[in-house]
Amino acid sequence: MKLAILSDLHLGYERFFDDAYKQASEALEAAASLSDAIIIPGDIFDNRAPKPEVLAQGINLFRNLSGREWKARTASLEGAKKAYTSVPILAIPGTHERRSQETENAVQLLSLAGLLVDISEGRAILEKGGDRVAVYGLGGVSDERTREVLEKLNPTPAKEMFNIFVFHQSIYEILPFSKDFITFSELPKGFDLYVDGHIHNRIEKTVNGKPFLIPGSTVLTQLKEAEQDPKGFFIFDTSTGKYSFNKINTRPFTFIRIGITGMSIDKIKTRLYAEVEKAVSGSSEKPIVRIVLEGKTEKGGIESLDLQEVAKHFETHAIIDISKDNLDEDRINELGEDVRNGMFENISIRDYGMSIFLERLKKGKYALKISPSVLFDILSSETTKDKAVKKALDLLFS
Ligand SMILES: [Mn+2]
Repeated sequence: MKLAILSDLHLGYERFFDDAYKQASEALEAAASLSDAIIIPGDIFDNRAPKPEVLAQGINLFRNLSGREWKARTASLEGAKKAYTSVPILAIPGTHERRSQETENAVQLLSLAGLLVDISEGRAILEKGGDRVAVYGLGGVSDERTREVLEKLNPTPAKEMFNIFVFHQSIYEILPFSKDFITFSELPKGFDLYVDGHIHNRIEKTVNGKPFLIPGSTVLTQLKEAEQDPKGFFIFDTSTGKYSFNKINTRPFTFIRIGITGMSIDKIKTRLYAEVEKAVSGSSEKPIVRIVLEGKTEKGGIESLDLQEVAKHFETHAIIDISKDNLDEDRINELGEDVRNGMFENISIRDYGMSIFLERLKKGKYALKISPSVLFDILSSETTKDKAVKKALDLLFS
């Protein structure tokens, strides 16, 4: 059986709202035309409570797909959920859709509408002629609960067929930031293929002697360096165990680092314009250009560099994102030191972020009534910086 594996469509992602829909649509259409069944390991939607217009996008995409003539079908689903269609599109909710267990999430809604099959905490059997494939799904849970949930569910492979384990969690070997993240060796044994979502760039590994695949997202979100890799989906052939990666068209993305130590502001400016010019030229579609400035300038020098002006200059040709976050050399060195000392191993990224936040507040002599942890939650709850800052300011000064 030929399976298409694609992930993290993030419908409704505000910053690149149209891209999210367009690229999800292209990926799903191409995936459907090349496969007998589709597997989606989480984050179809960007938000746990998508707006009606975003739900409509999801419904439109999957209604188009479920109306196709499929060669395979979902023959059964054992577990916590019920299948309302035999269409061979299997999905789980990811971290972005996750809600408390008793409440329906957006992926479940698509499943209840019979547009796909939500296989979280269950095992679906795909059938094509006499060929059968078992797909076990573990819906996204918060990372500190992964071990407990795995132990409780104890996913096991079905006899005499190809077995796939589908989930949406961080893996320690890939993201070595928290001991809460499970390791490869903690994944359930006996499966022929492991499919994970959550991480937005493509990853191919071998686990328990079997392939472990993360297709990555279909839309740019984090603007990390690794996201320059092409986006797309896997086609996996269960009869040969071979697979290929199929690219989709995406908005071009260029990540540029500029070391500015010892440079004058004028020189930095010239260099910035030249780099962006280079990234923009030859691109038919408006590219996203992320520039990370690194190093140290004369004290206070960097403040006189107007980054808005650069973004404005290229407004019609590119989406510019310039980061000064890496400029505080002392802090970077400290962070590097912490990583070397294994500090990340014992606390979560959230707690680590919180400790940096508290430190900064203390330095700035923060004395307002709102508790720093409430403020931290507000600042990290929104998808865009502007919105988060506005929300925080409203709370602080209303
Ligand atoms: Mn995601």
